[in-house]
Amino acid sequence: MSVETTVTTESTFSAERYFATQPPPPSLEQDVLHVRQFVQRHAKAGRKVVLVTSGGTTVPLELNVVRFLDNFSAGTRGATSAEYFLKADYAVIFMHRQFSLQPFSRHYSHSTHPFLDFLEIEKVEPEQGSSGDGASPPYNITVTPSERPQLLEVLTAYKAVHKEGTLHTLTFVTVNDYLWLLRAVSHELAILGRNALYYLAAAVSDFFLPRQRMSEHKIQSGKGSLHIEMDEVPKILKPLAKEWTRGEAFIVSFKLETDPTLLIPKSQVALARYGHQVVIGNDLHHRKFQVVLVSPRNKQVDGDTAQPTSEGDSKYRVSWIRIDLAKDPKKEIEEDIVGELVRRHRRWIDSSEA
Ligand code: PAZ
Repeated sequence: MSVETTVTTESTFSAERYFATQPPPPSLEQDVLHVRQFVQRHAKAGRKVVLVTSGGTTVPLELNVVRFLDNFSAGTRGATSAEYFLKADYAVIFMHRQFSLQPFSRHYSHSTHPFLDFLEIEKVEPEQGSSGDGASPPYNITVTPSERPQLLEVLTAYKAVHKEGTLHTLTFVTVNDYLWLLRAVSHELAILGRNALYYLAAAVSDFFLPRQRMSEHKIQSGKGSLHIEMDEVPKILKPLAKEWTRGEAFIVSFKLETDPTLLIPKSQVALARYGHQVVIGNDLHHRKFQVVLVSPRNKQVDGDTAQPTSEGDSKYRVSWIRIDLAKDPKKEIEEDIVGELVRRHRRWIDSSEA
């Protein structure tokens, strides 16, 4: 079957029209209830809360979904960053694509570092004189010695987070699930005012097929090319920044490009259009070791350290974060990204108190 996909941008949904016409996911109410309890507990404890979104969204083509559009994101950025936010004493709502990488377990992904490969089976010889239970001899399962230091570190952090209850996980699959969840979670986070941070690293589809135009059953082949007309997903950053969070939360979005020359200008356009605090530009092939933070100049948040740069418009502050993986292969760029955002978020909170 040859597939030709036509994308037109004539039909744009406002956020309002989107939510009035596209149905919420069935688990929304239950999900919101759990988020509310989590946020209230941490608000009471005076802890900052970050919403980390992670992984790609799907766009189903049928109501009884057999086929869907997807994207490349594995959720590495989100899962890794969530760990660094936890280390910085944030409570984390980790809203991720089902089956994408998650904090802690990401170190043992089945494709890159399968857990079973470093477990060893040791047969335990029965003590002399003991008759055992007569069944098979007992075994101990141990961890390969070279893997123990890392496992100990990951497991210790994981157990501490569980004990303190600082990680709450939510899942989405479709772009529709994502939009409904984001709006609902933002309403819950509003009680935190400036103590809320949004770290929107999910790769969200720009286009979707409204439910009203989806085929009920599997699209049939045999009639030649397939033409699908998609609508633009509403730009929800604007209502998020202006209405849902009332301009108080510190909002960081990501911009992915494949042409690196577009990173800074497109990040500036996004800031001017949506009015939030930071856009992190990353290009597909360099995203693991180089990103650029673009933000409107704001002396209270930037401090005196923000020197004007020659890049971009003077209204914006542009700062690159780079790491050298040849020198330090274990370094994760998310450590530096999160470190910088935690400092800026602190100043954002302090600037309102001042
Ligand atoms: O999930 P991952 O680590 O493979 O990729 C991360 C990323 C490139 C999806 C993220 O850094 C990003 O840019 N998210 C926003 C993408 C966008 O909608 O422009």
